[in-house]
Amino acid sequence: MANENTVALIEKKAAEMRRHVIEMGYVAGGRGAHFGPALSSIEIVAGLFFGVMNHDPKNPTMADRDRFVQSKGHACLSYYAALAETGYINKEQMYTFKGDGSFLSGHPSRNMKYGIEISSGSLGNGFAIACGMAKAAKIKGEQHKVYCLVGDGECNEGIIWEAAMNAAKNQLNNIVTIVDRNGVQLAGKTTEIMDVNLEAFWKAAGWDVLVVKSGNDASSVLEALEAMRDSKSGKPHVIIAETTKGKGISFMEGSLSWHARPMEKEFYEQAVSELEELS
Ligand SMILES: Cc1ncc(C[n+]2csc(CCOP(=O)(O)OP(=O)(O)O)c2C)c(N)n1
Repeated sequence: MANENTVALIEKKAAEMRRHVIEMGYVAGGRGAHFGPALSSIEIVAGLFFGVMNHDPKNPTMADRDRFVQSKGHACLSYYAALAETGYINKEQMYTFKGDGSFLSGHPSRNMKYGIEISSGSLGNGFAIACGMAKAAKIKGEQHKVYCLVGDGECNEGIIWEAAMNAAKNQLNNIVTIVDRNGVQLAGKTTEIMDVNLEAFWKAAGWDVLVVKSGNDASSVLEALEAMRDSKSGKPHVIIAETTKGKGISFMEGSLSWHARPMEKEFYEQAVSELEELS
């Protein structure tokens, strides 16, 4: 069972992070933002930053820190919201999202001063880099873990499977990948675009697979993350988390049109009032 206090903390931080996602996405104005992909991944990212990762916002380059790679880089708002809630960045910086000259661009751009480990956004690349980071840690005898967030649509990319097979061959038991299975990608439902059995694919690639049926439930997510972090199977680990795209905002849930778009004032006001009702 996951620790109650940690679950409560993750829930509290997840609520704050949803609010940050809406605020940042709104300030991006006509440039738009990926709301749905960020909101589905909130409990996963909060579970990592507030539940399982060894990290220190005051020392972003700490040698033995666990690494986080957001391979589904378009969902950067959940990452930036975590950086703001942990203190890697401040609220003023948060509100520069997508602004001219801001380091908080529409996809993560490596910036170790603020806890951004790698640049990502070209789907699949982040995952391959994460596998490389795990392999480097093995070679150097370092004990930290690498946590990598990928999308279910992203699992259509060939590079995912090349890297996954290589990670299994190299027995990279120091990587935990989380697939945010929200079922909707850029141009349709994941099952319509490429209907694959993800559990079977990851297993065939040689990974330890755990499916979480409620990937937006802090307790279930934390329990899974802890189990994979502590697993002694000797294999690389993947958690397939069933989530809801746009989770938390009624008109965004399961919606294709809220994958990415600008947010007009009336939608902003409705989103804020829905989040306030929940708090
Ligand atoms: C190599 C590559 N091809 C296409 C895109 C455009 N693209 C951005 S998001 C997206 C859909 C991703 O879907 P999924 O992995 O399911 O993530 P979700 O948005 O549902 O969180 C695509 C195709 C990209 N970023 N990189």
